[in-house]
Amino acid sequence: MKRRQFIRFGAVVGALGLVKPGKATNIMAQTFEGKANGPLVLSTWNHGLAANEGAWAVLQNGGTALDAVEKGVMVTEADLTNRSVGVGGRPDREGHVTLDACIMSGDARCGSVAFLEGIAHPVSVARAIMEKTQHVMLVGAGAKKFALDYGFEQAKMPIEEVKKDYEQWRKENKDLFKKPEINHENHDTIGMIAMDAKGQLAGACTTSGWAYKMHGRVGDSPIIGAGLFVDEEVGAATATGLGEAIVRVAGSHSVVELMRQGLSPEAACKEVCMRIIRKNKDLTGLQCGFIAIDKDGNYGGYAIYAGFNFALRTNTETKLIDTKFDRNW
Ligand code: SD4
Repeated sequence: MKRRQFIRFGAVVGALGLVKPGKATNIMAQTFEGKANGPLVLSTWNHGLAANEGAWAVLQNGGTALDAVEKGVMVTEADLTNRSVGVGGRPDREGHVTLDACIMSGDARCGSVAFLEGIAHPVSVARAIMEKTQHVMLVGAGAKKFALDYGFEQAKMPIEEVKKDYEQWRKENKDLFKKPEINHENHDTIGMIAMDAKGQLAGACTTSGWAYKMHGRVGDSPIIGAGLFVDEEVGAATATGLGEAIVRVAGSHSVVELMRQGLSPEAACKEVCMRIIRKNKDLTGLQCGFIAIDKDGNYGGYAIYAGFNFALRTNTETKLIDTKFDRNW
């Protein structure tokens, strides 16, 4: 996220009295492992603060983690100032905003949608796929038809401001086949994981993906096991960053499996980041970040590069936490 955008977001959040802008996000990493007693919600990046409030409205009334994560990330999907999620997202190289999302509960039920156009809340489509079909994943035109059949809200994308940016980008980038530039300021997917009062776990992840990606490209976010994984026997994890690198190590599933072997959430997230580092010779701009909770309420996160943060909400706390990282930009 650009500093400018962050400040704007910070002002909004600050005005809502949720957090002191700038305070939790200096570049000095903190050791952040914590434990919550009772329900908790964790989500990626500072837009997670507002999303967590959406989730918390469900959890504090005794709602389920599954309802909470859906309602939570819907806040971000509806935020027109967010350029990486939902209606305000940036398009691919051909001007199409294509959305990816998934949702999963601790009992291994999951739903996912990818390469979806023109629907305001892809996470809810993912949930309907989980609950109303025998499938896990629908993509593209089939997913759109499903969403329309079920009456999901449509939305026009890209929005005007984003369209202007795209037209400018097209002027400056005539060769649509050139290797897309990795833009570390454009990795603002929301991944959310939560535990409810009964100890049930769930997660959701939603994104418009890598800005100006190739038409048809799908990242990690809707891939169960890559962008999100939840197992009530162990815990939950979600990812943000360069999707291709996350898919290659089955990122979120790996985090959960490492927790199963006894690693703490932060240590598990770190090990998967180190695995990505070991497997990629060129780490230029290759940011990936993970957050995780275990079934006892311990939580943590880790990123390859400095600058990743996550939002935490518990009965007693609302805060933005900078994760530890392996390297500076
Ligand atoms: C993707 N992982 O499509 C997503 C992008 C992202 O924050 O995380 N943005 O590769």
